[in-house]
Amino acid sequence: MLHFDLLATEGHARRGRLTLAHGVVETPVFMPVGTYGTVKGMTPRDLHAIGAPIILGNTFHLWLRPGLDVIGAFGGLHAFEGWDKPILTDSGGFQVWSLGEMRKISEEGVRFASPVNGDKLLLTPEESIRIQTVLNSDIVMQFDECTPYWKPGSSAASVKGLSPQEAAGHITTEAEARSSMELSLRWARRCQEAMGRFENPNALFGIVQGGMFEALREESLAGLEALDLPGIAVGGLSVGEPKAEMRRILAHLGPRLPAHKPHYLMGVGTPEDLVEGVSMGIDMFDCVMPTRNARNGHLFTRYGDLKLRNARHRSDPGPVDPSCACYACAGPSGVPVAQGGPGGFSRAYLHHLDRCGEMLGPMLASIHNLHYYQQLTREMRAAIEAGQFAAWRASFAADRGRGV
Ligand code: PRF
Ligand code: ZN
Repeated sequence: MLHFDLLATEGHARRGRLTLAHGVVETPVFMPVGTYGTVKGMTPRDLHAIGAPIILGNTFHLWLRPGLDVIGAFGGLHAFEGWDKPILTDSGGFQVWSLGEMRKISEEGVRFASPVNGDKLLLTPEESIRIQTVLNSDIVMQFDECTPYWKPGSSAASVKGLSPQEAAGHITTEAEARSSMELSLRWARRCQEAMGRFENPNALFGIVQGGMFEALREESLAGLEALDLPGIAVGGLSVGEPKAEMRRILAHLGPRLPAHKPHYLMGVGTPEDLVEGVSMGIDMFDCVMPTRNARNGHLFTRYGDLKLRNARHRSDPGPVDPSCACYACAGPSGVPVAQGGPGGFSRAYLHHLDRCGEMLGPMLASIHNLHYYQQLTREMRAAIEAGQFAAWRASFAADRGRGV
């Protein structure tokens, strides 16, 4: 089940409300990533405290470990992981694709060796839907092929130093992107059929592919619109292409997405990417960046990014961000230091935890980063509602450039 209400718009930016089996999601929304059935370092209580209304899970990883027999016995992923709000599961397409040379793609699906125990496995659109049915996620993603920007075997790193002409030979051609996009479209149809066969009552989202080619993106979208699925995602971006390329595709595609359905940009991105995405009509985002960067001591704040490992924080008694209401910055009161609150943990303490490899370091950093991402989407929702998104966007850019 899924219901989407469009509450307000400003330009292409949208303020919406998504009603799902396990609850209501106000959009634009950022969804923390919980690949293995946990958002790394965050208890569900922490996630509730930062205001996360929906989290991700991954078909591929949960299929391998602990396996469907275990999660099935709990009646699905919600009870297994102790999270009672909505869950979106990715289909495994992107995760299998990320295995690189270790996989073989055919019409049927993707054959690969399990990275856990080497078993030979086959993931198909039908199997992906069967798994997601057992997981009972509120939003089910179609099984797709993420068209690569760099051809397999030519990672962005390994082609560094090539001339533009040489590099061009390593970038996916239009013909290659077309056959990949058409395969994803055929897989979308098979996923839709499988949803019916497995009597899955949840919402299946299609995924627009087509690489860096506007015409292919349009064809992909038209093919998905014919299936009339409850939501549309944009895949195949943020896969190593220059930012300007992602912007070009989004600027073309965003305004063409069906107005009465939710628009999900997969695996994106930085705070700036979220703001830009919203300005082009995106409603939903997910990314490992706030949690992964937190574990590396990279903190996002309203006033720019901060590297905890920098020696200048060694004895700094102030919080990461005095304007932040998160538990790490403001402590249990939730009143930011800038508003007279007593404060939470100092930069000096977080710097110390990081240097000692203490678990609490990444936990507090993850709370802060995810809180910042939730705060960012809260502000965008309020701004669009008030018809102030353009002005808000200018102050966002100015604040982020200020420095911490
Ligand atoms: N497809 C799927 N999941 C994804 C992507 C995709 O293209 C991306 C691309 N940024 C992230 N996650 N199924
Ligand atoms: Zn904070």
